[in-house]
Amino acid sequence: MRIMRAEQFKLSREVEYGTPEQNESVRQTVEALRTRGDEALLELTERYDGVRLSAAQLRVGEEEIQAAYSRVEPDFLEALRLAAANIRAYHERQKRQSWMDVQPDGTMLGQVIRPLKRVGVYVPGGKAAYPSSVLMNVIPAQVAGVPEIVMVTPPATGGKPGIDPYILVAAAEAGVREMYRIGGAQAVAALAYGTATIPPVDKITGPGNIYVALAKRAVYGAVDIDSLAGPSEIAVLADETADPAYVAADLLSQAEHDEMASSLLITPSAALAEAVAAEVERQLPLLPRAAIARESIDRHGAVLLVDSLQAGVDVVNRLAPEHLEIMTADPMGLLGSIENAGAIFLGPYSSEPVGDYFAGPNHIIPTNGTARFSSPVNVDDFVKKSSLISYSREALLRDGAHIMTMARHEGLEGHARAIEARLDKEAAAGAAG
Ligand code: HSO
Ligand code: ZN
Repeated sequence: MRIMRAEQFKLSREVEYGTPEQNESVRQTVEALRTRGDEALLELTERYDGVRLSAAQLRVGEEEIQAAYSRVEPDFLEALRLAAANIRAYHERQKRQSWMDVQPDGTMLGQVIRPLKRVGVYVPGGKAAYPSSVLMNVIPAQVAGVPEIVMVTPPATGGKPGIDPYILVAAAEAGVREMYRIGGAQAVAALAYGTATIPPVDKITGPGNIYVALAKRAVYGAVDIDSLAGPSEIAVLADETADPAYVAADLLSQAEHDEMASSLLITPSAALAEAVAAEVERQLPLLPRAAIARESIDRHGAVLLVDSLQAGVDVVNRLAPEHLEIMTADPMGLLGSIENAGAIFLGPYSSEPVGDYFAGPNHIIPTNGTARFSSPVNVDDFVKKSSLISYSREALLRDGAHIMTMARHEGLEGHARAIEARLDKEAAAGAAG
């Protein structure tokens, strides 16, 4: 793993917008679904997933879900249930109340919070089909009170027909009752516009390949979507008190996700830099996914040397990493100066996988510097807010003239007269009474 001065490292990365061919293919798919519904969905499922289904076979049946339960190990189910309970408890704390505020003049202002009615969660097939991500997408929606949560996932996993039983069990445990065996851009378009078999949703969340990402962008506006996630990132800010073996293991834990993943150590300690680089070389070949981790570390990994921990904090704030681990003598002491980081892990026992699977916070976190302005998936992503205005007579008589002034300034006489009609009538009533 290379060691360099932080100033020499390029902090930002390119975003993927797909090739013109990929964009055109997605455009055609979305159009086909919009105009031909189920018929197009079944055709495209055969073309891209190699499975010929009837419309009646799209939905995953209760027996198949029960069969999946018999195929997963009891220790997996136990861990999944404990993780789900922690994730639920954490997201419960994010819930916000509707509010109404009655003022002395009798005016009432407020905000009503309501869950979205129907949400579609996309779960990819193949190497990135994580049961943990099913929990992280579904539970916040459930806690928000979304009554209809549907999951879609391709009908074959890694070339083999059938859906991964672990995914089915994770969805069922999280409380999903409606699941469809569809994937790719056609699944996204089906959720957005609906078909005879699949009612349309209000929002689509969940990761997927480039076609899924492009399809989500294409249907945005007709429905809401979550943000488009990039490859995983970890930045570790550490001083000489950190254990090099822990730091290296944590860097590798994200490097193994993806050749594009980025793992960085930021430290003022030259001794730690050398020790971690050596540990990475020792541990990396021992991983089953060594090839992926190797490419990720070589292309996107680095140890960045800084003059002080404060200088390290500045680098972190410019990076705005998805995950930040702080392994210093006093992690809490640095917390106040961290402005941009999606999830912050403090101290030697808060290894990133603790958050990936179990602690409770969401593991779907802004990547690629977007933690500057966005947040991990949370309950607010699954609600909408309505404003409430109930003005009193007294308040309108008091404020009417100001409202008319602003309306006339904007050249909107109709707005002014809507107010004036009330003021005139009240004035007449006042004069008569
Ligand atoms: N670290 C990933 C989430 C994940 N890890 C799922 C394991 N499974 C998010 O960047
Ligand atoms: Zn992970």
